[in-house]
Amino acid sequence: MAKFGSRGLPHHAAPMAPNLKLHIPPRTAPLKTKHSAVSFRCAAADPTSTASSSVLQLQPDKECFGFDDFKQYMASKVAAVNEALDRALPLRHQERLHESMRYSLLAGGKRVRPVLAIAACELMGGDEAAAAPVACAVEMVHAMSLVHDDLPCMDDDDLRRGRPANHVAFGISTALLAGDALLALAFEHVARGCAGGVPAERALRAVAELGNAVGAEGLAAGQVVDLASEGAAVGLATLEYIHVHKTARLLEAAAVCGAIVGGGTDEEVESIRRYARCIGLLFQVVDDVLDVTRTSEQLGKTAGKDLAADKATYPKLMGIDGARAYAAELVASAEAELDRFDAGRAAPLRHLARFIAYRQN
Ligand code: GRG
Repeated sequence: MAKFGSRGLPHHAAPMAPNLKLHIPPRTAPLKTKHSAVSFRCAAADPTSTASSSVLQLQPDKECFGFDDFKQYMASKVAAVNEALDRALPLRHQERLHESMRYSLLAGGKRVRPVLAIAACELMGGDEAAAAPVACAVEMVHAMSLVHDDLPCMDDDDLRRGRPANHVAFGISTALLAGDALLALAFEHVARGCAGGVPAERALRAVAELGNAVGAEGLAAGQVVDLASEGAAVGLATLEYIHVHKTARLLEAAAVCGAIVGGGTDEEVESIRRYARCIGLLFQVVDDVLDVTRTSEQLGKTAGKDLAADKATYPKLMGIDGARAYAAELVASAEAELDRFDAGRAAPLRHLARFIAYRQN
């Protein structure tokens, strides 16, 4: 298992062929929040102790561009992403495999990761077209991870986005292969999609970033530790390791890939990485709170599953109020990373952080 850093982060150094001159800075920078989750030891409380459905009890403010503008921004980006994904994966031979892939890729979802990639690219001066290949690719990886996560050998869940999980609809073998094919398509899509539009050096860096996020130092590592932790007494350090890898890492890669193809400097890309790590972890803290405060119908997936399985969650280890305070801290830390950028251009990312904090499903 990877050595844990001070906050459960691995001591990371991306292995790389010596003649490949890509600059991929090590991901050793810790999350900077006033309290770390690890040192933030609230007494465990009843995670169901509040009926409120909003994780943070704040109202989105009107600064930069207003919340209505953000809703419009989000809606137009989500529409563009949905069209691009549909084009990227037409129904063709082998039909059943493609149906299964399309079933999970085009089944709705909030599209947070691709919008994050587009917003980060635009912040650096790039446009939506430059961001499109990496935006689609991160959603393909995300869809793959959901298909695999729902399998009986993993989280064993029958419901996803309000519909039968992929393996329920198509069978376990097809679901497994559809996930594998989505993962392969993600990398093919970046390579093909960037050709001609994005400098090759940026595309290569994005591929390396995405590969690192998915593999043995990313999602797969988080999942393996999560599975190994079943039935064990899990503390905050391990919980954070799991979520930094399983959840936050892909959101981080989405924003970082967007910033890279948009032409950000190394310092700018690293600011965006720190921003995205905070919102990635925030995403999971919110997910844990919603799991105990919303119904399966409201979530479109099985609610209360973690509680029923006696799994470690932020509400369980910190109490609901502790988890909410940590969420608020993560939003603030994420937003602080945006202060170096032009306020108007950074507004979508600022609002995305709040969107994640206030989401209801
Ligand atoms: C096969 C290389 C390889 C890795 C897969 C299965 C697995 C390893 C990892 C599981 C990763 C996982 C499913 C993490 C949960 C992340 C999460 C909070 C998902 C929910 O994301 P939303 O709310 O979903 O954005 P929508 O439906 O809106 O897209």
